[in-house]
Amino acid sequence: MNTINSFKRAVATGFISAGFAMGAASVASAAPTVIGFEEFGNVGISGPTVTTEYPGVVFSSTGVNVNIVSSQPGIGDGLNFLCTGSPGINCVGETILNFTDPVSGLSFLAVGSNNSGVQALVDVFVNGAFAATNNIVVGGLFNTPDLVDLSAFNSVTSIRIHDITDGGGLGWDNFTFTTAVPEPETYAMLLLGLGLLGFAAQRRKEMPV
Ligand SMILES: [Ca+2]
Ligand SMILES: [Ca+2]
Repeated sequence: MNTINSFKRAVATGFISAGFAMGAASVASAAPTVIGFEEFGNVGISGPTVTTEYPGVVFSSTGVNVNIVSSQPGIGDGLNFLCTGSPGINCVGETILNFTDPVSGLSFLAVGSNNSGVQALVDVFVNGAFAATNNIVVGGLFNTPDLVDLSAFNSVTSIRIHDITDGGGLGWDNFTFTTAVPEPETYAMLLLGLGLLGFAAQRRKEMPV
């Protein structure tokens, strides 16, 4: 192979690599969604229920329980957090999140803990199938939220928080996640990379060795 052909191949390989790298970067750079319930404003101790108010996720519960926004400054992050129960806020009902598209980087806050240690459980479902049950460990400081970090899981399609034993129940705040679906420009860059790959292969076939 002569020097010019080697140079052309190097340039083509560079473009292909750049195409794939930019595609990958678009996936990784998607801004996380943070649901902190502050948009509801001051709704009092027992406010409205949350179901489909936030794009990309549906909140539900089981039996007669509903997810209620509660305004109690100093307990969660900001004014509002989520508490599940019915008819009032006992904060011991199950909280279920179903994501429209699989998510990664998932975390949330457990708020209003009165006891320390494992005070609730969370089931994690990946690509629609049960993956694991994680302990929700809290510190027992009522005004200090505890982070529940599920970022080790990718392609999470739903979570179910249950078996809350903490005194007075637990609330939830700052559900944070990134939707792991490539954006249209990502597909364009990947296609460009594939196209260049085909072009380079064709050129190699035509070139004398
Ligand atoms: Ca909040
Ligand atoms: Ca509590």
